[in-house]
Amino acid sequence: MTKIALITGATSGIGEATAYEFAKHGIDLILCGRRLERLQTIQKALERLTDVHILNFDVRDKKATKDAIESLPENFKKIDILINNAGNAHGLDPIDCGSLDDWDAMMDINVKGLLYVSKAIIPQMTERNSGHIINIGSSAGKEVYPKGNVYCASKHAVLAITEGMRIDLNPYGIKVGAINPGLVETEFSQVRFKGDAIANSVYKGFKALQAKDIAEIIYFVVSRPPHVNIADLLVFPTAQANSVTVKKEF
Ligand code: NDP
Ligand code: 8X3
Repeated sequence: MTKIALITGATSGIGEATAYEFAKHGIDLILCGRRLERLQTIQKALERLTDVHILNFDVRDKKATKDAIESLPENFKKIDILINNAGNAHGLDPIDCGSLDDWDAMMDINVKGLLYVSKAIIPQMTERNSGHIINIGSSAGKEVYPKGNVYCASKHAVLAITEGMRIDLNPYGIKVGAINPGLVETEFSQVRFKGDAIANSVYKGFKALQAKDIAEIIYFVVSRPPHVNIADLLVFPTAQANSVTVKKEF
């Protein structure tokens, strides 16, 4: 039977690439994000491969999140796979200089937004005793790097929530896991540095991971047999050894 996946943050980067990868394999899609035009463009591109429904909401808004998921038409209501991917870093500042608005954004989107989306979807998974939740964490969820403070905290929280979900949803046979990438060349740094030119230098001098690399791994994870749950994956580009050790060649 055709599976249905809901992907948050599907308008760019890892989420968009995952939508393309899943569509290629015939998984029906619910694509979420704030930029409606992008959702419509991706929907148009993928509809020839699979059924696609779009949901336009901000994961920071708990009512909008709940309403959007409740609004799903009957043929999209049964969500088999949830990819909690929406998120970003905002700023890269020492803790004494960080902006409260940046901190709010990271905690509200990366942590609370992930919880709001999960809260709206988990009951139908527990009711059916099946489902698969993948949270996109980060290498920043496994180690803290200079000036990463709150972003790293938000991704450490994603890992703690993932482990908690796996324990609490274990009686229902629901798979829960995290995929934790290192440096992936997406719009991530444009958002982190608010469009500043410094964003263009982040992926220079080495071959960073591409969104498609992570999308292929996500598809591998969701396509394992029912008794196999990949609980936690750390993925670096070959040039990266940890958050601060990157072999660059200019
Ligand atoms: P992008 O900036 O390309 O994508 C981020 C996605 O999140 C967009 O689709 C954006 O959609 C969505 N999003 C952001 N804020 C909100 C919001 N408030 N409500 C709803 N959707 C939102 O970055 P990536 O693809 O790189 O990031 C995806 C995930 O991967 C994030 O969780 C990030 O932390 C994680 N990650 C990224 C790494 C990297 O190096 N790039 C490495 C490790 C982890 P829209 O703006 O349309 O709402
Ligand atoms: C994104 C990777 O190293 O920029 O989570 O924090 S990093």
